[in-house]
Amino acid sequence: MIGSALSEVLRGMDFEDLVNTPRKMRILGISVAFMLAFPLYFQLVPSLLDDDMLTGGSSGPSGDWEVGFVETPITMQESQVMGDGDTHDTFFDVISELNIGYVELDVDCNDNDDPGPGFTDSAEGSSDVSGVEGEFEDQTDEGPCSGGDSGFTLRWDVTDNYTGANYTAVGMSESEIKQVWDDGGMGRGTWAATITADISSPPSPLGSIVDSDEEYDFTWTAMTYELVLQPVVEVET
Ligand SMILES: [Ca+2]
Ligand SMILES: [Ca+2]
Repeated sequence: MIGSALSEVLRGMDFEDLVNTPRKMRILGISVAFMLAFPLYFQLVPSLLDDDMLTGGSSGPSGDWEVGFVETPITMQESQVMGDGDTHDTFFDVISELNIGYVELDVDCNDNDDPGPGFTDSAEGSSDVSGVEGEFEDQTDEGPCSGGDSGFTLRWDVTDNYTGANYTAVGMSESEIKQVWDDGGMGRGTWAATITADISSPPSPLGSIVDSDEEYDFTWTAMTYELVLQPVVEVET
Protein backbone atom coordinates (compact mmCIF):
# COMPACT_ATOMS: atom_id res chain seq x y z
CA MET A 1 0.00 0.00 0.00
CA ILE A 2 2.76 2.40 0.99
CA GLY A 3 4.82 1.43 -2.04
CA SER A 4 1.95 1.91 -4.45
CA ALA A 5 1.09 5.31 -2.95
CA LEU A 6 4.66 6.38 -3.36
CA SER A 7 4.87 5.23 -6.96
CA GLU A 8 1.53 7.00 -7.56
CA VAL A 9 3.12 10.27 -6.43
CA LEU A 10 6.27 9.71 -8.40
CA ARG A 11 4.52 8.59 -11.57
CA GLY A 12 4.69 11.18 -14.31
CA MET A 13 7.17 13.24 -12.34
CA ASP A 14 10.68 13.83 -13.32
CA PHE A 15 12.63 12.57 -10.35
CA GLU A 16 15.40 15.03 -11.16
CA ASP A 17 12.92 17.93 -10.74
CA LEU A 18 11.98 16.65 -7.29
CA VAL A 19 15.48 16.51 -5.93
CA ASN A 20 17.36 19.20 -7.79
CA THR A 21 17.70 21.49 -4.76
CA PRO A 22 18.48 20.69 -1.13
CA ARG A 23 15.12 22.24 -0.11
CA LYS A 24 13.19 19.99 -2.50
CA MET A 25 15.12 17.00 -1.24
CA ARG A 26 14.21 17.88 2.34
CA ILE A 27 10.53 18.32 1.45
CA LEU A 28 10.49 15.01 -0.39
CA GLY A 29 12.18 13.33 2.54
CA ILE A 30 9.60 14.72 4.99
CA SER A 31 6.73 13.76 2.66
CA VAL A 32 7.97 10.21 2.36
CA ALA A 33 8.46 10.02 6.11
CA PHE A 34 4.82 11.07 6.69
CA MET A 35 3.56 8.68 4.03
CA LEU A 36 5.31 5.90 5.88
CA ALA A 37 4.45 7.11 9.37
CA PHE A 38 0.70 7.69 9.00
CA PRO A 39 -0.29 4.24 7.79
CA LEU A 40 1.90 2.71 10.49
CA TYR A 41 0.27 4.98 13.07
CA PHE A 42 -3.25 4.10 12.04
CA GLN A 43 -2.42 0.41 11.89
CA LEU A 44 -0.83 0.47 15.31
CA VAL A 45 -3.22 2.64 17.31
CA PRO A 46 -6.41 0.62 16.77
CA SER A 47 -4.61 -2.54 17.78
CA LEU A 48 -3.41 -0.87 20.98
CA LEU A 49 -6.95 0.35 21.69
CA ASP A 50 -8.35 -3.10 20.98
CA ASP A 51 -6.06 -4.83 23.36
CA ASP A 52 -5.95 -2.40 26.23
CA MET A 53 -9.05 -0.29 26.28
CA LEU A 54 -11.85 -1.08 23.87
CA THR A 55 -12.47 -4.70 24.77
CA GLY A 56 -11.25 -4.30 28.33
CA GLY A 57 -9.75 -7.75 28.06
CA SER A 58 -7.63 -9.38 30.70
CA SER A 59 -4.59 -7.84 29.04
CA GLY A 60 -5.74 -4.34 30.09
CA PRO A 61 -3.43 -2.14 32.07
CA SER A 62 -2.63 -3.80 35.36
CA GLY A 63 -1.87 -2.02 38.57
CA ASP A 64 -2.95 -1.53 42.14
CA TRP A 65 -6.48 -0.43 42.94
CA GLU A 66 -8.44 0.62 45.98
CA VAL A 67 -11.58 -1.48 45.70
CA GLY A 68 -14.66 -0.22 47.51
CA PHE A 69 -18.34 -1.14 47.62
CA VAL A 70 -21.28 1.26 47.76
CA GLU A 71 -24.03 -0.87 49.24
CA THR A 72 -27.77 -0.44 48.91
CA PRO A 73 -29.93 -2.97 50.76
CA ILE A 74 -33.27 -4.23 49.53
CA THR A 75 -35.23 -5.27 52.60
CA MET A 76 -38.54 -6.79 53.55
CA GLN A 77 -39.81 -7.10 57.12
CA GLU A 78 -42.75 -8.82 58.67
CA SER A 79 -43.84 -10.06 62.07
CA GLN A 80 -45.94 -12.97 63.15
CA VAL A 81 -47.25 -14.08 66.54
CA MET A 82 -47.11 -17.86 66.77
CA GLY A 83 -48.10 -20.48 69.28
CA ASP A 84 -46.14 -23.62 70.03
CA GLY A 85 -45.56 -25.66 66.87
CA ASP A 86 -47.09 -23.02 64.60
CA THR A 87 -45.34 -22.40 61.30
CA HIS A 88 -45.08 -19.33 59.12
CA ASP A 89 -44.03 -19.18 55.48
CA THR A 90 -42.14 -16.06 54.50
CA PHE A 91 -41.31 -14.98 50.95
CA PHE A 92 -38.89 -12.43 49.53
CA ASP A 93 -39.03 -11.44 45.86
CA VAL A 94 -35.74 -10.07 44.58
CA ILE A 95 -35.31 -8.03 41.42
CA SER A 96 -32.19 -5.92 40.89
CA GLU A 97 -30.17 -4.42 38.08
CA LEU A 98 -27.23 -4.07 40.44
CA ASN A 99 -24.95 -6.85 41.57
CA ILE A 100 -26.15 -8.66 44.68
CA GLY A 101 -23.55 -9.42 47.34
CA TYR A 102 -25.63 -11.64 49.57
CA VAL A 103 -29.15 -12.48 50.67
CA GLU A 104 -30.01 -13.15 54.28
CA LEU A 105 -32.99 -13.88 56.46
CA ASP A 106 -32.73 -12.72 60.05
CA VAL A 107 -35.23 -14.18 62.51
CA ASP A 108 -35.45 -12.32 65.81
CA CYS A 109 -37.55 -12.90 68.88
CA ASN A 110 -37.44 -11.89 72.52
CA ASP A 111 -39.29 -14.06 75.00
CA ASN A 112 -40.03 -12.05 78.13
CA ASP A 113 -43.24 -13.81 79.09
CA ASP A 114 -41.75 -16.11 81.70
CA PRO A 115 -41.49 -14.87 85.33
CA GLY A 116 -38.10 -16.42 86.00
CA PRO A 117 -35.08 -17.73 84.13
CA GLY A 118 -35.38 -20.58 81.68
CA PHE A 119 -38.33 -21.63 79.57
CA THR A 120 -37.03 -19.45 76.75
CA ASP A 121 -38.95 -19.79 73.51
CA SER A 122 -37.06 -20.47 70.33
CA ALA A 123 -37.38 -20.49 66.57
CA GLU A 124 -36.28 -22.86 63.91
CA GLY A 125 -36.43 -22.46 60.18
CA SER A 126 -35.61 -24.02 56.87
CA SER A 127 -35.27 -22.30 53.54
CA ASP A 128 -36.66 -23.03 50.10
CA VAL A 129 -34.41 -21.67 47.37
CA SER A 130 -36.10 -23.55 44.54
CA GLY A 131 -37.57 -20.29 43.23
CA VAL A 132 -34.20 -18.55 42.98
CA GLU A 133 -31.90 -18.30 39.93
CA GLY A 134 -28.61 -20.04 40.54
CA GLU A 135 -27.16 -22.89 42.53
CA PHE A 136 -28.00 -22.19 46.15
CA GLU A 137 -28.25 -24.74 48.93
CA ASP A 138 -31.12 -24.81 51.37
CA GLN A 139 -30.24 -24.07 54.96
CA THR A 140 -31.75 -24.83 58.36
CA ASP A 141 -31.01 -23.20 61.68
CA GLU A 142 -32.50 -22.48 65.06
CA GLY A 143 -31.95 -20.14 67.95
CA PRO A 144 -33.36 -19.02 71.30
CA CYS A 145 -35.56 -15.94 71.76
CA SER A 146 -33.18 -14.37 74.25
CA GLY A 147 -33.37 -10.82 72.92
CA GLY A 148 -30.87 -8.71 71.08
CA ASP A 149 -29.46 -10.41 68.02
CA SER A 150 -30.96 -13.74 69.01
CA GLY A 151 -32.95 -16.16 66.93
CA PHE A 152 -30.90 -17.08 63.88
CA THR A 153 -29.76 -15.86 60.49
CA LEU A 154 -29.62 -17.68 57.20
CA ARG A 155 -27.21 -16.19 54.69
CA TRP A 156 -26.19 -16.93 51.11
CA ASP A 157 -23.37 -15.38 49.08
CA VAL A 158 -24.74 -14.38 45.69
CA THR A 159 -21.36 -12.96 44.67
CA ASP A 160 -18.73 -15.48 45.78
CA ASN A 161 -16.86 -14.50 48.96
CA TYR A 162 -18.68 -11.19 49.26
CA THR A 163 -18.02 -9.19 52.43
CA GLY A 164 -18.36 -5.59 51.25
CA ALA A 165 -15.03 -4.74 52.89
CA ASN A 166 -12.65 -2.37 51.10
CA TYR A 167 -9.31 -3.76 50.05
CA THR A 168 -6.35 -3.10 47.77
CA ALA A 169 -6.11 -5.21 44.62
CA VAL A 170 -2.51 -5.68 43.54
CA GLY A 171 -1.38 -6.15 39.96
CA MET A 172 -4.84 -6.48 38.42
CA SER A 173 -6.64 -4.78 35.55
CA GLU A 174 -9.97 -3.01 36.02
CA SER A 175 -11.76 -5.69 34.03
CA GLU A 176 -10.22 -8.49 36.08
CA ILE A 177 -11.52 -6.88 39.27
CA LYS A 178 -14.97 -6.45 37.72
CA GLN A 179 -14.98 -10.14 36.85
CA VAL A 180 -14.31 -11.03 40.47
CA TRP A 181 -17.15 -8.83 41.75
CA ASP A 182 -19.97 -10.02 39.57
CA ASP A 183 -23.05 -11.97 40.66
CA GLY A 184 -23.52 -13.52 37.23
CA GLY A 185 -27.20 -12.53 37.31
CA MET A 186 -27.91 -15.04 40.09
CA GLY A 187 -30.02 -14.60 43.21
CA ARG A 188 -33.07 -13.20 41.46
CA GLY A 189 -36.43 -14.78 42.14
CA THR A 190 -38.35 -15.77 45.24
CA TRP A 191 -36.49 -16.66 48.39
CA ALA A 192 -38.63 -18.53 50.88
CA ALA A 193 -38.42 -20.04 54.34
CA THR A 194 -40.68 -21.78 56.80
CA ILE A 195 -40.31 -20.81 60.46
CA THR A 196 -41.57 -22.97 63.31
CA ALA A 197 -42.20 -21.61 66.82
CA ASP A 198 -41.16 -23.50 69.91
CA ILE A 199 -42.87 -22.06 72.99
CA SER A 200 -41.64 -23.06 76.42
CA SER A 201 -43.80 -22.28 79.43
CA PRO A 202 -43.10 -22.82 83.13
CA PRO A 203 -45.55 -25.09 84.95
CA SER A 204 -48.34 -23.15 86.63
CA PRO A 205 -49.82 -24.29 89.90
CA LEU A 206 -53.21 -23.07 88.79
CA GLY A 207 -53.11 -25.06 85.58
CA SER A 208 -53.18 -21.96 83.41
CA ILE A 209 -50.61 -21.41 80.69
CA VAL A 210 -48.06 -18.73 81.60
CA ASP A 211 -46.50 -18.37 78.14
CA SER A 212 -48.51 -19.45 75.15
CA ASP A 213 -46.92 -17.60 72.24
CA GLU A 214 -44.18 -15.38 70.89
CA GLU A 215 -43.80 -12.62 68.33
CA TYR A 216 -41.25 -13.36 65.65
CA ASP A 217 -39.70 -10.73 63.37
CA PHE A 218 -38.48 -11.72 59.92
CA THR A 219 -36.08 -9.45 58.06
CA TRP A 220 -34.97 -10.32 54.56
CA THR A 221 -32.07 -8.40 53.06
CA ALA A 222 -30.57 -8.51 49.58
CA MET A 223 -27.42 -6.39 49.71
CA THR A 224 -26.73 -4.83 46.32
CA TYR A 225 -23.51 -3.03 45.56
CA GLU A 226 -21.68 -0.88 43.06
CA LEU A 227 -17.93 -1.14 42.68
CA VAL A 228 -15.77 1.91 43.23
CA LEU A 229 -12.27 1.50 41.78
CA GLN A 230 -9.53 4.04 42.33
CA PRO A 231 -6.02 3.52 40.99
CA VAL A 232 -3.37 3.61 43.66
CA VAL A 233 -0.92 6.37 42.82
CA GLU A 234 2.58 5.66 44.02
CA VAL A 235 4.07 8.69 45.71
CA GLU A 236 7.83 8.84 45.63
CA THR A 237 9.29 9.75 49.01
CA1 LIG B 1 -41.24 -18.93 77.22
CA1 LIG C 1 -43.22 -16.21 74.77
